[in-house]
Amino acid sequence: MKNLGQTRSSYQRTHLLQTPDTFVRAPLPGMKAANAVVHTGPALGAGFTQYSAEFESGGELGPALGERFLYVIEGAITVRKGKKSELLAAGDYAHVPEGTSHRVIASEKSRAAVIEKKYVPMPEVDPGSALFGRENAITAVPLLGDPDLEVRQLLPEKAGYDYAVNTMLFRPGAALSMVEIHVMEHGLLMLEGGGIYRLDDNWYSVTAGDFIWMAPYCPQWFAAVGKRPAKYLIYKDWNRHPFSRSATPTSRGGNDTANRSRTARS
Ligand code: UGY
Ligand code: MN
Repeated sequence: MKNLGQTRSSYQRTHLLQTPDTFVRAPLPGMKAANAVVHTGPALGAGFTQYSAEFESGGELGPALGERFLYVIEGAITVRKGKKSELLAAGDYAHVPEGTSHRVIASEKSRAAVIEKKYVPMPEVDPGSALFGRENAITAVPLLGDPDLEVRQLLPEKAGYDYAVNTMLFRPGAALSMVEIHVMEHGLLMLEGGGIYRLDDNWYSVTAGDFIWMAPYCPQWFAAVGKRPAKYLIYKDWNRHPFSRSATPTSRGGNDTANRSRTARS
């Protein structure tokens, strides 16, 4: 028996802290030689789905429900789209627009963060095209002028992309300069180091491997603790008017009450 019923994980109305000791693995439809740890999705009231995909060599994802973002944490993963294929290593990422036929195949034992959501169309705006990138190639921008807090924005800030995924690196002792409260929700995966995360009226110790979901308006603040930097990958809905609430993968696309979650934004 491990931990005698104790865990740092915590499930609250406005947030979830999910630590690796509580992860449950199961394949999603279409996955081959791979498992998913589903961190958040419509079941939590989220407007997006985020899971960790753990692949054996040759393992493969199933089809995406909506647009898909993939960030490789370890290993080597190929994204095949038509005749083109792109090999992604740790720190590389891809955006695949909704409805784009593609395959995601690991060429060795690998792990990736996967985000999927229904694209929220906007009049006169074409959906952003497929994109492959390398986190290292993105210029870091200091958050609100703090040189100890580096933000790398992985997707272009164009209206065709209705979400943002950034990495945020906090040097030891660096902290968000304010408690944020905002309409966007977050999916956050701790990649390195650790610290203290304030979520709503709770303060949690967090470390690499932890996942956090924050509902819209969840008060949030982080400070890095320890002698090495803390880094996380963070998703937020972006570039859309608050009225255009994204449909969840399980919804039928409407704003009907049955599909309205307790954390709905509209
Ligand atoms: O982009 C953000 O909202 C980010 N600063 N939030 C966070 O780190 N919790
Ligand atoms: Mn935030």
